Amino acid sequence: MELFRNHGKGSRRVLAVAAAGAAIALALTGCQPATTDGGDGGSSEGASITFIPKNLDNPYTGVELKGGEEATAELGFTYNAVAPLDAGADSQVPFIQTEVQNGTDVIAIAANDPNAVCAALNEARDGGAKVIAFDSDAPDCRDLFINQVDSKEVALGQLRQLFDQIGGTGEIAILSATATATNQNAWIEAMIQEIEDNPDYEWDLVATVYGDDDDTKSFQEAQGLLQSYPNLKGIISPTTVGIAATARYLSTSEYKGKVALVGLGLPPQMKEYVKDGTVIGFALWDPSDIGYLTTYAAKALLEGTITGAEGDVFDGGKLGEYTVGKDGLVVVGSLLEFNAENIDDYDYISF
Ligand code: RAM
Repeated sequence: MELFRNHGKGSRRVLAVAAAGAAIALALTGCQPATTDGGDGGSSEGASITFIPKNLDNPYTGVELKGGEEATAELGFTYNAVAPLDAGADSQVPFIQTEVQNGTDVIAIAANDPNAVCAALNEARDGGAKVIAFDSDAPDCRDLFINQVDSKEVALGQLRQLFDQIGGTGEIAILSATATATNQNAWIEAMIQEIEDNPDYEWDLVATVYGDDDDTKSFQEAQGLLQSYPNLKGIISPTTVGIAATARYLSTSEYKGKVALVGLGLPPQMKEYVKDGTVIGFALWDPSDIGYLTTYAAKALLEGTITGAEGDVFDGGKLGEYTVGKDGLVVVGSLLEFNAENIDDYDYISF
């Protein structure tokens, strides 16, 4: 499947800062800006949307973008997706800058580091573009955040799955994505808070390590955890890359079936580890819904039917109607839990 193709720039906005250059671009392409009044109360016809996920080398990204492509086709938008190879803190910045130069109407981003991307995103907004964060927030420089599932629900679901498997005592560790990822950090913060508050959870959280959403690094971090903490009872990996790499390590190690592994995984990637008994249960959502809803939210922002204020309501296409919550937050759905009984039902969450 070809995920990252550039479908060209069908529509452009004239940026105040580069009016002359943009005018030449418009003349060359013969295109008109999709929104002639800066996006408020305008039309979304032929709008351009570019998705900038965390990194290319991640099957999760492919599923998210499938939904984005589906919705852009429904709405007649021009779709584009670009991303760095790695999920490093500032690796997305040049990609955002290119979109600013291109006058893209909507930038949808899963932020690798909210601090690193903000200046470039704000430049895009100053030029009239709409910015939507999806998957991983950049709270100070976007119009909306399309969050897969309420962050606390994600955190508590993983803890409950761990508790069901190992009870409430013993050494546990977290194997995360990057140290700067807003989504993983929000989940980890909520998990740590819950461990403190919930008397059932008497675990000793001995380490939090980062595989950077890189398969090899995640595998090595999993191996390192077991070497450093031979009494570990459980690992929580709130990243699809991390949990798949950790499962692969455990599956051929002496720890298979002895160390519990929970977290957030893609069913097609995790299936073999559920079937061979390495993993009992894990969780996620359908990532394609995030890309899909992001695109419908983009339409509403461009047309000015919403501004990102609390209480704004917009049409989410096949997903139904959505209301914007506090701080521009939109929650797509609920946590799905997978185990040996139901994993075959989720083949559709494929990449
Ligand atoms: C990884 C990425 C992504 C996250 C999922 C659960 O693929 O870090 O941002 O939402 O895991």
